[in-house]
Amino acid sequence: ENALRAALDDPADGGLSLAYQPQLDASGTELRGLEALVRWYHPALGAIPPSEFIPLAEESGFIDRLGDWVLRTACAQLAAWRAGPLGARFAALTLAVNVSPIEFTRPGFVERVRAALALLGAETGPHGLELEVTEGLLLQTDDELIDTLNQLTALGVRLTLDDFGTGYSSLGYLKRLPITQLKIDRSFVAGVPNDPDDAAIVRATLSMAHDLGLSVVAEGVETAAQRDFLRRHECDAVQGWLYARALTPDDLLAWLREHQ
Ligand code: G
Ligand code: G
Ligand code: MN
Ligand code: NA
Repeated sequence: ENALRAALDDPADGGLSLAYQPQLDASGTELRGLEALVRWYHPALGAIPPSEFIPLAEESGFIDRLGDWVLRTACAQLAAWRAGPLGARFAALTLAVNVSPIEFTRPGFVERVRAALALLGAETGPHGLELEVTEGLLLQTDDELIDTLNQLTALGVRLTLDDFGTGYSSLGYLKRLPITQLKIDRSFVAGVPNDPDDAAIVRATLSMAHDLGLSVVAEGVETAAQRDFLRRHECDAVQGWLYARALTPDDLLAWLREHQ
């Protein structure tokens, strides 16, 4: 906790960085967007996975500082890419940033998003910013949260429900909240096409989402058989090691030069 607090005082020196994982269109050929994923390599403790330090930051009350750093860094990076030599390739890309449910309820969250959008040179759409939220958010649904989500939507920010199907909430929120996209959890993607239960869940998710006017991203795509199944069932976008891992900014540029 102390090490993380110290890292936030000087993120680059403290070993915090962001990796960017490509998201491709349904055909798996066109780059459509990037998901920013935080990394922490502590000088003495080594690599610490986000599954360890995100909960720590949530419990210790500085998740909004960490989240704000992630959001600003990702937006500044995309702005730099858009202004750089391959700028045209980045112009229409979406940028997905994970946000902890706790951040949404902190005072000033919408203002912090607005400030991050200013780094992208656009305070309303189409800037491409998407926020990925988990079903944990929906356990605290009240008028204030809905108001926050509507304010974000008014800024042109799109909301994706991450890890879909792994949480505890009811489907009613899909009707009540301004969510525009679902992300099928990789635990379901892992089983297709052979596990009949996983295949049924993925097909049903795609069908329901499309009937509700939502788009769908599948994560954790590792095999051609998974890719073919998702394509056959009209999944809108794919992400996974079959295409690319989460990459450092330099490696992402190299990947783009090689693949696109
Ligand atoms: O690929 P990876 O091991 O980075 O991701 C592990 C988990 O950590 C995922 O569930 C992902 O959503 C979460 N995560 C990664 N980066 C961030 C971040 O910047 N903020 C939050 N809140 N969660 C993140
Ligand atoms: O929960 P969230 O979806 O935000 O987290 C993304 C996580 O999934 C990151 O930890 C990322 O490194 C990991 N990931 C991305 N692609 C793949 C994949 O194809 N297979 C597996 N097993 N993990 C992946
Ligand atoms: Mn995510
Ligand atoms: Na996920």
